[in-house]
Amino acid sequence: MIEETTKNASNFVDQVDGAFVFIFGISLFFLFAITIVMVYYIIRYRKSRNPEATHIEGNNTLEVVWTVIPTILVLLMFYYGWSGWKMQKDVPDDAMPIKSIARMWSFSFQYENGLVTDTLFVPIDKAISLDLIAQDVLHSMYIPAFRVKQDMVPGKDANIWFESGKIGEYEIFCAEYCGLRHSYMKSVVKVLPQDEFEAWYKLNSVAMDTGNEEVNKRLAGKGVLRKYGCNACHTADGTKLVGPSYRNILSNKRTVVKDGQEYEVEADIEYIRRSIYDPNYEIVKGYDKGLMLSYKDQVTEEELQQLMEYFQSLSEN
Ligand code: HEC
Ligand SMILES: [Cu+2]
Repeated sequence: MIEETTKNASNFVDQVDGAFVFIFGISLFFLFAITIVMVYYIIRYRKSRNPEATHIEGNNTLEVVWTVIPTILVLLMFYYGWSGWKMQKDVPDDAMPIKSIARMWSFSFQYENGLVTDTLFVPIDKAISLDLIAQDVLHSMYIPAFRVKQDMVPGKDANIWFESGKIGEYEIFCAEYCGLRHSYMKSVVKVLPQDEFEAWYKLNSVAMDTGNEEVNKRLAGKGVLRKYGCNACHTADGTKLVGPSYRNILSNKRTVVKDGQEYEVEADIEYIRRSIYDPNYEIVKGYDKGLMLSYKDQVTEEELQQLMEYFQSLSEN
């Protein structure tokens, strides 16, 4: 793996850093050049040394010089910026597509075989195309180590790609303020060796086999919550976040509000299904409407059963 250490976290690092250093260098040069000349003139032409101001009529050579040089510099900055941007927009045809979904307040990643995860796993030295989908409000996919960042606008498909040359773990952030728990909206991209990635990909499912049917289901239920990012708003330990905790969810009656009417409901499978498929039908008292979106086309009936099993285990003691 020695040769890998000389390679970059992504194929854009050189380009973006190059453009940055170029622009920063020029800015730094002029900051000093202008400041030094300015201070010199203040001292050299102060009133005691130069009591009478000189009237200057203009200088064509100077005008041309300070128009042409900055124009060239600015065009060079544009060229570096633009060529790097173009490289990021030209997704290679053989890139591996991964659907990247942002919602309040989590990312999830869906692979071609249907596998969904909350962490992005990618193989090294392979072009990866992230197809970006925002489900509710504006988000922005930002992977600083890869030098990629792209706004995610609901209803507007976008795309970024990268090819990582360095095994490791890199942070993913949401870079567009998207509400209450925006700052918690982060994830990780794990770059794996090709064979490790293949093995992980084939494994294909969050299901772990413990040999005990009931425990399997509970673990699966937990996996469902992770897969859909439910834990951005809910906890299992009784802490209130944006939504109620799952703790004792099945053993307590709860007060809900519908059209201004309050009433009590039993949290049975019907209620849980409705809470997930049609969250705004009735609202748990004390919580806000419109925050939880429907998961109707996402959470399957089987996953719902797994959730029930897991909720059961949280309501037993
Ligand atoms: C953006 C925040 C958010 C996300 C993400 C979210 N929920 Fe909710 N959830 C809420 C809020 C707010 C409420 C309370 C208001 C209501 O009743 O709709 C709620 C209510 C619920 C309830 C009823 C709770 C009770 O005690 O009666 C269940 C069950 C539930 N959510 C399950 C889920 C599941 C499962 C997921 C993931 C598939 C999920 N939620 C994702 C915000 C969220
Ligand atoms: Cu966000």
